[in-house]
Amino acid sequence: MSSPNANAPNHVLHKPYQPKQPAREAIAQFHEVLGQRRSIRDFSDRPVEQELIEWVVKSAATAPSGANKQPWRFVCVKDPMIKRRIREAAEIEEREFYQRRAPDSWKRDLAPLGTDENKEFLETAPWLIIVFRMTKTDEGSGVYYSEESVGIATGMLLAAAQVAGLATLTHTPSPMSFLGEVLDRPKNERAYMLIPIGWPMEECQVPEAALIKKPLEEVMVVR
Ligand code: IYR
Repeated sequence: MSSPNANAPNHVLHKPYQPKQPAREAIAQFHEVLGQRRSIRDFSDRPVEQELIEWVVKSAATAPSGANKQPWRFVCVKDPMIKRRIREAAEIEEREFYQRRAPDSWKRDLAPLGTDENKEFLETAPWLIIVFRMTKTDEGSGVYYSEESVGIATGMLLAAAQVAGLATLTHTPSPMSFLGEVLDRPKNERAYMLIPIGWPMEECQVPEAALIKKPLEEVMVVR
């Protein structure tokens, strides 16, 4: 059967990716890699070469997006002065959160993670990738499903880092508008996620509770 899009204007032949192993082995291997990803808060100060960060961003930027508008920008910070300014501003918001804004129920939910307002990782991680969502293109035209598109790209960024053995954290200081100011971003970019990335510290500990993922039966419905 020929593709319904065969000979449609502006179409080219797709060459599907073919895994070297049978599909079942290929996906089981990918699951093995993703299944070992953890949110890491203790980073080694060992540097990460820029080339690796470029690969991670290039991988994220392969994500699908509404009308292929690619409404994302990945600001990669290695400058210690800028990292310090980000830490200082984030800790101001986080102090507010932990001391006043967070309802008790939220704080109870966070207790097993052992988090607090101290965000040392914002300086120790060799890189901070700040994902910005564009509300308009740089030329001022519309974007579509930008929340979904940037969410997908961010997930792919985390997966790409994991493939390289790099540790990440999805950090969401709230509100995060300070990031646009510190990083001098234009009006059409909204801070979406702050991702410290680097090698995990040796003997780094992670919360036991976070290891437990819901079983397949609970997350999958077949009809
Ligand atoms: N942004 C705060 C609080 C926090 C919120 C959630 I939801 C988490 O999963 C973890 C932390 C912080 O980063 O400490």
